[in-house]
Amino acid sequence: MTTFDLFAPEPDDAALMAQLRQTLHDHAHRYYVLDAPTLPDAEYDRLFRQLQALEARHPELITPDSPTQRVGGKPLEQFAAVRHAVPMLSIRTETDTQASGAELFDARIRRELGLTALDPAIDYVAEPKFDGLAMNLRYERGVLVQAATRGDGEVGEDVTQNIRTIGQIPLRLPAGVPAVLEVRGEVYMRRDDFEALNDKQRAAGQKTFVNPRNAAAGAVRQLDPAIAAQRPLSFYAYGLGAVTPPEAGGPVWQSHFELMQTLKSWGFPVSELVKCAQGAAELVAYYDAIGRQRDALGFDIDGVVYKVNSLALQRQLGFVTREPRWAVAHKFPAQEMLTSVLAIDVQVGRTGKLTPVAKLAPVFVGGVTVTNATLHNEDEARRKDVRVGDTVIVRRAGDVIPEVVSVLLDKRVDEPAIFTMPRLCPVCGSAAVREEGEADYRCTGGLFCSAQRKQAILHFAQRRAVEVEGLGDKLVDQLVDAGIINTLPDLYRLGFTALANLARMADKSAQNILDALEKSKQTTLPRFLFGLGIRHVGEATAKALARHFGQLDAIMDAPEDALLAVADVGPIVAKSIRTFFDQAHNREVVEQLRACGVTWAEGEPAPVAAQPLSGQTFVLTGTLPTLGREEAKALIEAAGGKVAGSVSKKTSFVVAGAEAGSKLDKARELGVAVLDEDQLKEMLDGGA
Ligand code: D41
Repeated sequence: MTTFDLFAPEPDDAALMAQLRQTLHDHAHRYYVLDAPTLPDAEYDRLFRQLQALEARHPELITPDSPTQRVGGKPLEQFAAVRHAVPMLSIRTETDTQASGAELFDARIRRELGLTALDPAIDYVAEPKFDGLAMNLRYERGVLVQAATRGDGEVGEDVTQNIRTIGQIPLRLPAGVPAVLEVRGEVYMRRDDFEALNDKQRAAGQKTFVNPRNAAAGAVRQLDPAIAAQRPLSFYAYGLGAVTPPEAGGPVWQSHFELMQTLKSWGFPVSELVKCAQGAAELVAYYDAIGRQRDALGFDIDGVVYKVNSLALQRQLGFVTREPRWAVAHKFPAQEMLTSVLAIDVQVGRTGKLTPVAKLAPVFVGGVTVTNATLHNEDEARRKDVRVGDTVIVRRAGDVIPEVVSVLLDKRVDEPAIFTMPRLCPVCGSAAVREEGEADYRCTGGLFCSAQRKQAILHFAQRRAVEVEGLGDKLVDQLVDAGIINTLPDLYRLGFTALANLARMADKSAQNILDALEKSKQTTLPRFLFGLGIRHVGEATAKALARHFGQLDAIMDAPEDALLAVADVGPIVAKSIRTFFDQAHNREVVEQLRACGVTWAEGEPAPVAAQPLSGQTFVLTGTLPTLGREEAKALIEAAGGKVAGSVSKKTSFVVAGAEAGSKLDKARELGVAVLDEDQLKEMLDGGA
C-alpha cells in the first residue's frame, strides 16, 4: 500500500506532495469505501494539513485530483446519488492556541458583528459533537421519503432502506408539520451496541470494526437492508435542511434552541446535553464539563459544537465558502495517535503476573503524554503482533490505561523478531509458568521475587488500602533494593536514620513518611484485608468479608464453605482466601503487623440482610444529575447492593440518567424497574 514514511529524509516538495496525495487517497479509500481505516484520524488530519500548507506555498503544483480539492467523502457506486436540496455544509474546527477555542470563536463572532466589550454576551447553543455520519432525512407531508448521506455536501447517497431500520428515526410525523421538512443529524452507534456487534461478528468468524463510527458507517452502507437491520444504530438531530418557507405556510423559529425543542416534540431524538450558553465563559465551562463526562456517555463524541442561537444573527453572519460563520467544532484531544515502539518490556505484578508492555516514543494522546502501553498478555501481544521498531496506533480513553490498537504493517522495516514471553521471571530469574486455561504467565518466585515484594508493599500502602501517604514506587524501589524492607511488617520497623540516609531523602520527608506510617496503623478491617493482596480479593470482597465475619481471626480460620456463604464470594475466591491463610508465612505477616500496632475496630458478625440494598443488583446507565458513575457504584455497594454492567432478568433495578440508551430499552423490554437518582438516594437511605 502506501510508501510514505514519517521518518524518511525530506524529499523535495513536489515529490513530498505526490506522496502525501497518494497516502491520503489510500486512506480515504480505506476509510470511506472499506470502512476499515488504518491511520488514526488525527494523523490523517495532520497529513491533510501538511499537504494543504505545501499547496498554499506552491499553488502551481495543485492537481485536480488532490484530496484537498474534494470536500467530504466519495459517493459509492452502489447507492443512487441524491442531490441535496440545500447543500450540507461542513463545520469549521476551532483549535486551541494560547486561548481556548471557545474564546477564539466568541471573539471572532463579536468582531464580525461589530460588537465592543460594552455589548452584552452573545447567546449560544452548545452541543456534543457526535462521532458518526451526517445524515439528511427528508419528510414530505410528514412521511419519511428519503435518507441521504452527506457525501461531498452537494451529492450524497440514498440510504433510505437502511435508515428506515433505525427505530429512533420516526417514519411518520405528527399532523401539522411542514409539507417539506429535512432534518439533519448524526447516525451513530452506541458503545455497548458496538461491543455486542463485534462479539457477534467474532463469533460468526466475520471481520470486526475498529470503532463505533466505522461500524455505523458500515451499517449505513450495507447493501443488504436485512443485515443493516441487525446493526444497532442510533440518531441525534442537530439541524435542518430544506423546509417549507414561511411564505408557503412553513414554520418560523427565532432561535436554534427553540427549533431543537420543536424537533424533539415531533419525535426526533435531541440530546439532553444540548444546552444554551451565554458568552465565552459558559462555552468554556461547557467544553470542560462535557470533556469530563466524555467517557461515561455511552457513545463516542470527538468534541463539542458551538452555534450562535439567534437565527437572525446566523443569517447576518452568513457563510464562508461552505462553512457557516456562526458555528464551529471544538475538538477534544485525540484519543488515538501514532508512535513507534522502542522496546517491549515484561513487568512483574503483585501476584507475579508477567505483563508485556510496549515502551513508546513519547506521544500526546487523550490529553497526556504516554510512554508505555500494555499488551496485556502473550496471546494479545501475538494477536496484535507488535514488534520492536513498529509504528503503532496507541489509544488512551479516559482513565483507562493506554493500549496499542494496531500495528501499521506497511511501515514495518526489516523483519523484527516476533515477541515471545520469557520462560524466566525477568526480575528474579525464577521459572515463569502459564497454567492450563490461564492467559497469564506468572513468576513462581513468590516473595523471593523483589518485584512481587515491591508490588505487595505498594498495594498495602495505597490510598484504598491502609494508606501510607508519600510511600510511592520510587521510595519502595529504594527500600527493597537496599534490603531495608522485605516484608510488610518491616515498614513499621523503619527508623528515621535508615530513611534519612537514603539518596534524595531530606530529613523533613523522612519524618513525613514516619508520621504517615504511624497514622496508617489505625485502619479498618476491610482496608487491611484488601491491603494484604490476596488474589481475587478486591475492595468489594474485602468489605463483604469484613461485614459477614466481623473479625479477622474468623476469616483466617473459616473453611471454604463458610467463606462461600458470603454474598460476594464464589468457589475461586473462597479457595484463594483459604490458600492464602493456610500459608504459615502469611499468618506470620498478619501477626507481626498486629504486633507492630496496626489495629482496627472489630465488630460482631453482621447479618447481611441488615444492609438496605443487599441481594439487589443495579445497572447504571446514562448521566445522573449529581452522582458520578463511580460514586453511585460505591454508594450502592456500601449499602450491600451489587452493580452489574448489563441488564438481564436478574437485574433488580436500572438507574437511568440523561442520555440513557439501550440498557434502558432493555430494562423496559424485560420489565425491570427503572429508578432516577432521587429514587436511588431514597433506597440508599433505607426508604424502600
Ligand atoms: O454532532 C455533530 N457531529 C454535529 C455536526 C453537530 N452537533 N452540529 C453540526 N452542525 C452543522 C452545521 C452548523 C453546518 C449545521 C454538525 C455539522 N454541521 C456537520 N456534520 C458533518 C458535517 C457538518
